Amino acid sequence: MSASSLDHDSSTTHLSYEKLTMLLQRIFIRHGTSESVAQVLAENCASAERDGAHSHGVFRMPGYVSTLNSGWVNGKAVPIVDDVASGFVRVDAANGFAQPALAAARALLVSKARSAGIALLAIHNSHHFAALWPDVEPFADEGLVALSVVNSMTCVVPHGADRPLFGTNPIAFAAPRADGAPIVFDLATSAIAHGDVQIAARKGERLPPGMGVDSLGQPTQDPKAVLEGGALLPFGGHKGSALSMMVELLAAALTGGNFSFEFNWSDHPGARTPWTGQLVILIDPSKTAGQNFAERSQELVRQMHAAGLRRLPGDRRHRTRAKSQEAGIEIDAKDLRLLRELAEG
Ligand code: NDP
Ligand code: PYC
Repeated sequence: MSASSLDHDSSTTHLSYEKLTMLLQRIFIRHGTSESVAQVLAENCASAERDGAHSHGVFRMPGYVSTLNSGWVNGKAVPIVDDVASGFVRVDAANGFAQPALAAARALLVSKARSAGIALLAIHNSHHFAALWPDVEPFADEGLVALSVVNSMTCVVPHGADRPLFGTNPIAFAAPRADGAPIVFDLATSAIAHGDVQIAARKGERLPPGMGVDSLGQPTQDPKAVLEGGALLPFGGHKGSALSMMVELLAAALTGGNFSFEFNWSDHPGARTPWTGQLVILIDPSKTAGQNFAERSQELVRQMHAAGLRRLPGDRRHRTRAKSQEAGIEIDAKDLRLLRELAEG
């Protein structure tokens, strides 16, 4: 099968990673980004689709387009990188996207982590509308441990509170291991990502219990009730709520970015991207206590498997990635038509 052919008897099509990336790049450029920003965002979004991270794959493209068209974000922003201290890099994303800001600071950050053993990247004045694992996984591929947090937009009720305040505030972690892909997890601190609520609403599906409340603060499994005046709950009650609070502190207060409740996009109809901040902590494990870290993390995985564990975080993504690499990235034919319209219209 050609990697870009439409499957005639089904409603899905398969595209190679390269073809999908090129199509997404055209969309970004068509709607006002620079070529370099388009490349970073297109690769990020295509990677998410390739790995089956659907809540942040091509589903996000209309949101990117409406945000760019609204003038809320600067698609041509040039990040300003500030070498603050031996283990500290700060980036003003200049009201642009967070990933190009990370790309601009990456080499400096890695060299600081390798010489000091640890380095911090604080990004502010930035928009993050994507999955977080693509920001950390490549560091672990290079033998580094990485942790990142980003805050989003008010839609989560802190545990024990009456109204939404926090964002969905994900935490992503990546660590190398000796035998296999790095250990990576990436999770929203809300009971469910906002993107998955939108997908459930679109498909007419109900949410599992305990995810959200309606506009009156009553528990609901109706995604539309959550989206239209309702809110989400943190995962794990007070524990997830504490982690979400930590993300607000690290991604916003520490970086100089906005808290999830601090920006007002009402003057920009169509704006979808949270204007917040992001923190990345990078550790060089070769500087730690003598033993080989990658061997130690492999031993942990070995013991987890011996204890009966069948699925590590990241296993599903890697399985989907392998399938996509073999057969092309499966995309709904309707979604592909929409992407082509966005690239042309
Ligand atoms: P999930 O709950 O789907 O998954 C969270 C993590 O747990 C993943 O690493 C996943 O691995 C792993 N996992 C899931 N189920 C199992 C299982 N049964 N056993 C072992 N591991 C498991 O993610 P969320 O819905 O919380 O988040 C989805 C995405 O949304 C994330 O990429 C996040 O970054 C993004 N997001 C982005 C925001 C932003 O502001 N930019 C805001 C909020 C969320 P695997 O991937 O292999 O399934
Ligand atoms: O899915 O919660 C989410 C989200 C917020 C911003 C980008 N994704």
